[in-house]
Amino acid sequence: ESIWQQTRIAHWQLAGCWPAAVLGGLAHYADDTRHPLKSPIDASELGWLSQATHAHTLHGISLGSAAYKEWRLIPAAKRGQMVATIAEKVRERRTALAALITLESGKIGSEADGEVQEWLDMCDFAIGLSRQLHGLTIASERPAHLLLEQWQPLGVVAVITAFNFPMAVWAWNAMLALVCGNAVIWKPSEKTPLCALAVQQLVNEALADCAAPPALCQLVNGDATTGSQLVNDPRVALISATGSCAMGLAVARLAAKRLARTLLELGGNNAAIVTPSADLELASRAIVFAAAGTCGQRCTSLRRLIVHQSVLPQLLSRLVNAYRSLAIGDPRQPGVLVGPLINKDARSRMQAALAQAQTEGGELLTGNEPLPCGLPDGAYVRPAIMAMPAQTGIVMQETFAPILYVLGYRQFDQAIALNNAVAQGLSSALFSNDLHELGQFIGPAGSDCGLANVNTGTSGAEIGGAFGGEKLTGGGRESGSDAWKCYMRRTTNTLNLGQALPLAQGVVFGL
Ligand code: UN1
Repeated sequence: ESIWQQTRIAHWQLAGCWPAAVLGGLAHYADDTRHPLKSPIDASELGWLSQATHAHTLHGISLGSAAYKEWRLIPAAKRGQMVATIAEKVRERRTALAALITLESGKIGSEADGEVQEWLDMCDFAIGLSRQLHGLTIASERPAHLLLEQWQPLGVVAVITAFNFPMAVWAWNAMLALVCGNAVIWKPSEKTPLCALAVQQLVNEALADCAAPPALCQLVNGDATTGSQLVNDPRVALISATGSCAMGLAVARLAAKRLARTLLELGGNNAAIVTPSADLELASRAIVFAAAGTCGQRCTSLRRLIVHQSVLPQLLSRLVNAYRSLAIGDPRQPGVLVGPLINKDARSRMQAALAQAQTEGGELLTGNEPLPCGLPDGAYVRPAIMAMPAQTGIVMQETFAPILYVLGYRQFDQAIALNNAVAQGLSSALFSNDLHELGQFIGPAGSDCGLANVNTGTSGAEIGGAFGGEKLTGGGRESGSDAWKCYMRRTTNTLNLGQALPLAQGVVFGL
């Protein structure tokens, strides 16, 4: 049997044997419904899944709170060793995990393997971090006093993720949350629950091997109602949510009612600026990967291209040629670069956006033509390039599909203004060999996005940097740098090591 058949059967069984073997801490969490699961590759049925009920989720949060109370007392370096055990199991099963990502999300093999690599990278990062959760000592203004700043575990962390990175985005959150001493409850996308089940199975094994509390990491398969329940529950200390701006706004509104902590990583409407000094060969390769790769379904996907008028014709002819040669099809086939959209609704939204762009004066340069026959029954599309007369209404929106809107510019300031004119602020890129442009782009008057890249595309960030963006993207930062601080609470301790009681600011309070 091929790895594909094995994966399909294994995960059908995994879904079929729901819930006892899979859910660990959530052993009885299933309603009576059976939600059919379909692969975006060929619409074939992969199995069925039940969803957690309100009572199940409530119980899961109780178990998570109890697990956190134990786990927070385990030294951080030992918590890191548990993450190392997770990493070992990921390495053993990386081929099957990647195959499952492809089967359920439709991304090509190399990108699916890259996603598993991203999880492993996060493990390495978190393991190292487990010995570096550094606080500070601060000089006190008073004699014989010392100020300490410490980082403490936070509590139960709810992680809400999207279909397009069905493992890595959970890993960004969970690997950090665990070394920081927290418990995790995960609500994955309804579109990719099998990936979540496989992850949970693997993590359950690691928790058991390390004699860690079994409910430290839990999974609740549910919909927006389950998500709201997690946000509303006062025992959930942090809600980390990745997905659309609309979802993030709903989470933020609910969380505000109890001033709950959130970490939001939402939509992007990412642009690249190409200036006259750019290496057009390098720029085109980067643009095609960023705009058409993952079928345009990354939050970092390139959606707007802002090109100096003097290089616009050359760049467009390169891009149109490259787009015409893109191999589109079954993502399991070698050589295929663009798999399907997640479902037919996504394809309808792409077609509606293209139609609207045309009514707003857009000219379709490539894409949207009929696809070669022989494709399986998934939502396959030809990535599109649409020349726009201006940044019209449709260009200001994020359509989660491979549409690249192209705009011309004359002055560099104008290009930066166009980059910054949208509501989202996730990723951006500049293609230029001019130092002044570069300095402006990455400086205070440059790109207003969380990610501002130079001579590389908007997508495909490494885990070592802080990942996230501004404005409607939500402001959160995940994965590398000091994002771990979001998963801990800071305590400032004033220690009086003397025998007198001097008051701060020289206050005298004579008794
Ligand atoms: C996402 O699409 O939500 O930078 C995350 C990238 C990936 C992560 C994307 N490392 O494209």
